Amino acid sequence: MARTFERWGKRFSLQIVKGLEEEYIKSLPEDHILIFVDLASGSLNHLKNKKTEIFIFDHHEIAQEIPSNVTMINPQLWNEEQISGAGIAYLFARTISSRNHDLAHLAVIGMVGDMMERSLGKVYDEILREAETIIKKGLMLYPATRPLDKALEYSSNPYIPGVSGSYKGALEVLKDANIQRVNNKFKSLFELTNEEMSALITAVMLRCVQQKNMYDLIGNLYLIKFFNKQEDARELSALINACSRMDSPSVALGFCLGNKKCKEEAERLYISYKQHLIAALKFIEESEKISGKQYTIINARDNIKDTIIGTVTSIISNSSAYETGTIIVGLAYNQDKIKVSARIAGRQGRNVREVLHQVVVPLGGEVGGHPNAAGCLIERAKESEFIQELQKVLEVEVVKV
Ligand SMILES: [Mn+2]
Repeated sequence: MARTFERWGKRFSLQIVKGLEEEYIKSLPEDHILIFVDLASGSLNHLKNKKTEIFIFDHHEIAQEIPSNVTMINPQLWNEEQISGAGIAYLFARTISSRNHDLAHLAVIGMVGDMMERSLGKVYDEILREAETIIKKGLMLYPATRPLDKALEYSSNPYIPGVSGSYKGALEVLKDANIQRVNNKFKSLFELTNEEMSALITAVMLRCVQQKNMYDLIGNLYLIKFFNKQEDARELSALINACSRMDSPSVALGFCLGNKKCKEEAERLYISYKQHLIAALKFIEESEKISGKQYTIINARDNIKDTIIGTVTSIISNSSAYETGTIIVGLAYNQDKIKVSARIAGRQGRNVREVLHQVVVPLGGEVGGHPNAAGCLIERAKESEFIQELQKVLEVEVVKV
């Protein structure tokens, strides 16, 4: 969007926000056009009071009636193919000028970032073509451009027991798959023959039979050109995500716009983010938890960043450490608030959004998310009250019909 307005010769200012709270919407100017990208479809009741024209480019659920000052560009209205926020932004850019076709790779990064690749339709077929994407079916390990011994050793998503974090384990998988070094170097995932790919998938799957997301291990790999190099779109998406999680979304923006300084800074932040994740997982392993029948509450307080707690609860909900159906709730401080993230192990069982909703609404808060992954923000003053109420709701036996 920024590049599009710049090329179009429009003056604009830009902010990247974690969410749209009522107070923030109130603070926005009314003497300019307001444009929201990848959010705001759930805030229409607050936006209708703004005395200015508003455009929303989004793909999230439209929660209220669209007010007359709002123009909504959202695939939910035409209800065909799911498209990520980056995809919608690209479709707009392409409409404004054919010169913006060179931004298609950003739409591909958004597509893998939002995990849309299981439900692609003709819009994405076109975007993938315009980005000159190279697609290959295989193991969902990234980066697909890195020598396999290293890619396997450093894999965290997917987590491969006995391999992730172990160079010896990585070499064993490669040996099982009969993949050898060529000129003293292992091939990257992208360079494998179909036969080698199948053998590697089998070897990895055998180590993941206990994992709850075993079938997520296979999918498409997407290679796009970025900074004049073929890169794994999933890796770029992870790097952009890491910048925001490390409180530097502007670095991610500069990176997307092709700024070399931002690229260096983004790579540094990405390494630091991965270290934070590992430290957070270690903290959870060693810390005391509140556990009951089919639930675990982890109160990380200041020990895990609020921007990371959601990712960490997701990772452990996919691990074999928790029985399918276990509800995992993570809490992390965010100044005077607490960020709460709830997940369900194995993605089967109670609706965690409903569970959080029951607890949070009486305390004054709003829950966002899905039945198997939800979150909210509560006042820090309500910490113990929240945990008590949460335990009460979690202790209630769910009668299966
Ligand atoms: Mn989105």
